[in-house]
Amino acid sequence: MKLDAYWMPFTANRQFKKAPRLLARSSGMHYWTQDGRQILDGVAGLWCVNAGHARPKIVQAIQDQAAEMDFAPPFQMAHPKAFELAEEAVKLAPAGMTKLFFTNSGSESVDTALKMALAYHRVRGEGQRTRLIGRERGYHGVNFGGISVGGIVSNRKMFGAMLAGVDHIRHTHDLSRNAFTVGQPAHGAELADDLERLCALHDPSTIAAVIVEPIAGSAGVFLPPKGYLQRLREICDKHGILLIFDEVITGFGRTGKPFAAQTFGVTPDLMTVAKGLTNGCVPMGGVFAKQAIHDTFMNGPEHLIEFFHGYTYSAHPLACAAGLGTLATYAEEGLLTRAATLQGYFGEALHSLKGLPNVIDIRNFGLVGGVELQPIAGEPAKRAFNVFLDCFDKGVLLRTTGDIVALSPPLIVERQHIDQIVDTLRGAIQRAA
Ligand code: PXG
Ligand code: PLP
Repeated sequence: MKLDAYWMPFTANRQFKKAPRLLARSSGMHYWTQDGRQILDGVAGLWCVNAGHARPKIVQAIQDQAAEMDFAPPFQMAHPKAFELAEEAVKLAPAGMTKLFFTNSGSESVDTALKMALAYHRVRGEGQRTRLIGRERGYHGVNFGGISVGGIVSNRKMFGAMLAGVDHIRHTHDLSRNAFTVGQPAHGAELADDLERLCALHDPSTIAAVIVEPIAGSAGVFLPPKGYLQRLREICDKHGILLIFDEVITGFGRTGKPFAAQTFGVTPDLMTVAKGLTNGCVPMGGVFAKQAIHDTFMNGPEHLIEFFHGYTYSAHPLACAAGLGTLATYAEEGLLTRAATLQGYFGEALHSLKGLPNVIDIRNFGLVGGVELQPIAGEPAKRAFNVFLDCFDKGVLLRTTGDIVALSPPLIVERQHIDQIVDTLRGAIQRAA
């Protein structure tokens, strides 16, 4: 097979093409490589296949939809499954988040939410609120809005000035105080007060929205210190700033409830999702909005478009069918609360890696885990990447970012899978010493 033409995303292309890792088939907790090796999926594909692979209801729904109707224009037209999926999804959302706008990815969801926030303020006569606030080490996808509020340097530095008027609060990663904490760290709620610093600098009347991941996933699994999200909510309320939770990873059961907003008891104004919405089977994302935000747009003449935004593939019929099959599977199998049941076992298994060479932190919440390794001097990211390659060789798929190994198994994971993942990781960390 020729590997030349495909320019791979977020990949070391030349290295990959010298020793390709090709997946050919998937079912349940497993992938099979092109040469027939079984690989245990420790990361739900890429944090998205929450119900596991090749689930019958989802497969059937996609096949039936492809035969029945391929595409329906989403602007000034619609199809029934778009409404059905939105109705089912808002039933899972935090109380009051009653509206859902469809996109095709997490990145599109983020840019949609940022635009919604700006337009919302403008519609209600506060058009001077143009600033958007993100957080250092945040990941909000790769579009211009998302990298502007995002805080991962390598995702930003090549791409010019990005959006104007964006600022960032400090990140919450603090190994000196919180290393090896089981669950939410005790220290750091006061880091939310950094938002007050930006309010003092810019004046709150210029700030439209703050966006954070309840648990930062992509940059390396950073958990919210106890009380931190509550404090952010209070400061936003005090100053009339919208709070956006980016739940692209934390949504759909990863933390033990449908959404991290519910797990942590803090309701945002807008909430971005993707990934688990369709179990990763067909690309789809969405933005949940509070009723009052939606209603603010619903004035003016009824024949006019209220929000000049949307994608050709918003609410694509195949994605809606996949989403309905996915939510039905989650409900039938109780998957959206399964992480709460398993997090004790998962956390203990992970923390058993403490004391291994170069392990400088272990973090866990729900079915999310992070193991941070001491970088090889002068060669950042290499040790963790070697661990990743070794695990793949031994039949377990994980994910790394910098020198952090991330784990997020499908929510159907069983104890023996957790044991296999952690034992394989243990061996790989020892060999990488
Ligand atoms: N927001 C968050 C919080 C995400 O985790 C996105 C937005 C963007 O979604 P799309 O569908 O446009 O990729 C994400 C995506 C990793 C990794 O290595 C994580 C993501 C994407 C790529 C890699 O952890 N999350
Ligand atoms: N570029 C051009 C020339 C287009 O016509 C369109 C959509 O009609 C787009 C970009 C946006 O594509 P999408 O709606 O799939 O995001």
